[in-house]
Amino acid sequence: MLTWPRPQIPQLPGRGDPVRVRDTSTGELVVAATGDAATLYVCGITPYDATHLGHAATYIAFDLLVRSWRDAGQRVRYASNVTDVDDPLLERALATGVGWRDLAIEQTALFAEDMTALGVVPPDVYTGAVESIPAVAHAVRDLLAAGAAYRVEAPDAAGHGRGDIYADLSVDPDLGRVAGLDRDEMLALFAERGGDPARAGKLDPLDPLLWRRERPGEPAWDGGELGSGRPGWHIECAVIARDGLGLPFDVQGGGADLRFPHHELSTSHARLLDAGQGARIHVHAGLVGLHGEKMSKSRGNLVLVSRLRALGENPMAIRLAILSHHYASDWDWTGADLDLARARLERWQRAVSGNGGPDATATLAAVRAALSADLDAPAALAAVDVWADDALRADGTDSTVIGAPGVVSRAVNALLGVRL
Ligand code: 5CA
Ligand code: ZN
Repeated sequence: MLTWPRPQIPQLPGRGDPVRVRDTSTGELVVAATGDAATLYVCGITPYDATHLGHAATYIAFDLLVRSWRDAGQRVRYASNVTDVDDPLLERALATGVGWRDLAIEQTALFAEDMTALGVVPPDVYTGAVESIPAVAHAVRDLLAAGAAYRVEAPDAAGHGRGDIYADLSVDPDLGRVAGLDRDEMLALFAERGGDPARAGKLDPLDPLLWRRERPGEPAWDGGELGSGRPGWHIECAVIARDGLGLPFDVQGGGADLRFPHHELSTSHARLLDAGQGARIHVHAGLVGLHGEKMSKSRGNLVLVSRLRALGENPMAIRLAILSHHYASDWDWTGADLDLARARLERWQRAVSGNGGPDATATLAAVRAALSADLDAPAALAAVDVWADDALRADGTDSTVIGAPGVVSRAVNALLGVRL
C-alpha cells in the first residue's frame, strides 16, 4: 500500500536520551527499545469514515515515539496496516450504496492527506488487509496444522458458515498477559468489540475467528484447504507485524480500545505462530471524546481533521491542540483547545522570527527530557513556552545568542512535528 510523503526532520545538536514509555501490560515505565534498531507496529484505520481527532491523537502519539527514537540515534522500523476489508466497512458500503473497495480507497486517501497535513512520519511498511490475505491464509493453515485452531462445522443460526476456523485459546498458557483482565471482563469486552461469544460450536466463547467462510454477497478469497473466505481481524495484525518487523518486535500500539480483545488476541496468535513472542511491550493512547462520549465512527460523534482543514484551520494548530494533552490520558475535544493552540502557534512563530534570542540549550534539553519520559508533550510545550516568553519579552531585539531561535524552531519541528 502507498504511504504519504515523509516530512523533513531537521538535524539537532547532540542526541536525545533513551525513550521510556509506560507498558500498559505491567504499568511500568520501561525503555521502549533497547537495541540500535527500534521496531513499532501501530494498528491502522478501518477506512469507512474519515480521520477523526481520536485517530489523529493516536497516530501523533506514536509519531512522537518515532521522532524521539530517531533523536536518540536509533534506527526505526515502523509498520502499520489498513483494515480494508472488515464487517463495519462492508456494512457502511452496503448502507450507502458505494462499492466497498471504492469506499476503502477513498477513505485511505483522505487519511493519507490528513496525516501529511499533520506532519506524521509515515510507516516504513504499510500493508492492507486485502493484500495480506495469502500470508494470513498460510498462517491460519499453520495454526490448524499445529493444533492451535479448529473448524466450527456447525452452521450458525442462519444456516451458514460451515467450516469457519477459530483459534483454540486453551493452547496458549500466556493468554491474558497483555490486558490482565479477569474472565468476566474479557467476555464483556469481547462481545462489545467485534467478538462472537455466543457462536455455537466454539470450544470457548472467547475463541476468536481466524477465517470466515464465504457468505452470500460478501467478498471472499481462495484460502486453499481453508476454502474461500476472508480472515479474522486479530490474525491480520499478527501476520502483518510478523512479516513487516519480524518477531519479537519492540512496541505494539494503538488506542486504548484495542487493548482487549485486539492486542491480547493478536499477541496470542503471534506467540503461537512463531513459538515465541509478539510485541515486547504494549502502549496505548487514551481515548478522545466529544461531549463526554468516546469519538467513534459507529456513534457518529466525530470531529474530522479534514473538516477542520476545509474550514481553514492550520493543521499545526490542530497538532498543537492534541499535543497539549498527555497521550495516555482520556480527554474531551473542545474548541477551547484549538483557540489556545492557535495563540500558542502565533506566539512561537513570533518568538523564533529574530536572528538572536535567549540561549536555547536548556530548552532543547528540557524538550528532550520531557519526551523521553513517557512522551510528555504537555511538559515539552511548557518548556518551549518559557523560552518563547523570554524571547518575546525582548520584543525580537534579544541578540544574546545568534542562532538560538533556529535551534528552537528545528527542535519543535524535529521532536514535536510542529512546523513554525
Ligand atoms: N483497523 C483497526 C485496528 S487494526 C481499528 O481499530 N481501526 S479504527 O479506524 O477504528 O481506529 C484506528 C486507530 O485509532 C486505532 O489505533 C484506534 O485504537 C484509534 N482510535 C479510534 N477511536 C479513537 C478515539 N476516540 N481516541 C483515540 N484513539 C482512537
Ligand atoms: Zn490491529
